[in-house]
Amino acid sequence: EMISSLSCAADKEVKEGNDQLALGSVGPGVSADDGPTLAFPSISTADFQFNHEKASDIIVEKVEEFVKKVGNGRLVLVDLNHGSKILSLVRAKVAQRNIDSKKFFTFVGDITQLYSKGGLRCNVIANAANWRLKAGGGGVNAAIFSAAGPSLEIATKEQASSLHPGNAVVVPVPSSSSLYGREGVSHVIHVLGPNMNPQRPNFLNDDYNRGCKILRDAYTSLFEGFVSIIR
Ligand code: AR6
Repeated sequence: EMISSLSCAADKEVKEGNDQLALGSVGPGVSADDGPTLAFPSISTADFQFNHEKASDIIVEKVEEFVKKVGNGRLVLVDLNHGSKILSLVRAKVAQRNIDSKKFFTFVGDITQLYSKGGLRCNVIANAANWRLKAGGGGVNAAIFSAAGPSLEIATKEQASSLHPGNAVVVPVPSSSSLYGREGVSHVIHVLGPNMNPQRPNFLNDDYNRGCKILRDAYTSLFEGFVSIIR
C-alpha cells in the first residue's frame, strides 16, 4: 500500500525511476485510507494568464470555506514543478490561516500520474478546461484528455457540450480509461475559469472585478461538484 506524507502543507517530491523515494515518507497519524481526495490545478493562472496574487487569495479563501464541507475528504492543489509560484503563494497564505494540513495540502507532480508516480491516491481530479470541452490545446487540459484516452471525450459529451466561465461539470471516468485503471480516478471535474489571455475566447481585458468573481464561482462549482460525488 502506498502511503503519502500529510504532516505538513509541503510539497512531496516525485522522483521518477526511484520507487522507494516515489512513495514519500509516512507522516504521523496517516493511514493508507486517506479518504476521498480531489486533486486540482490552479485554474486560469497559466494559459489564461490570471494574476497569481489574486488567484492565490481566492484559492485559500475557497479552500478554507470548503474544507469544512468535505467531511473526511481532502483537497490537494497540484502543479508540475517545485518552482511553481502559485504553490508558493498558496502555501504562504495557508500558513497564516487555521486550515487542517491533512485536509488541504499542495503536491508537485503530473495530475494524470499522481498515484502511479507520486503514490498519492486521488479519486477525483479537476481539469482547467476550455469552453468547448475539447481535448488538446495544451496545459492540464491536453494532459488529462491524452492520459484518459478517447473514452473521456465521449463521457464528457454525454454530460455537457460547453461551459460558461465560472462553471464546472462532473464527468464519471469510464472504467476502460487508464486514468481509472492505473490511477484510480473515478471522476474528472472540468472547470472553466476566467480568461485574461487576449488570444483566447471570453477575454476579460484585465477586468479583475469580473475575473475574481468568476474565479470564485469556478472554485465554488468545482468544490460543490466534489461534495456531490462523495455524498
Ligand atoms: N499536472 C499538473 N498541473 C499541470 C499540468 C499537469 N499535467 N499541466 C499544467 N499544469 P493551464 P488555464 C498546471 O494553462 O490557465 C488549455 O489549453 C499549470 O502549471 O492548463 O486555466 C485549455 O484548453 C498551471 O498551474 O490552464 C484552456 O484553453 C495550471 O495547471 C486553457 O488552457 C493551469 O494551467 C486554460 O488555461
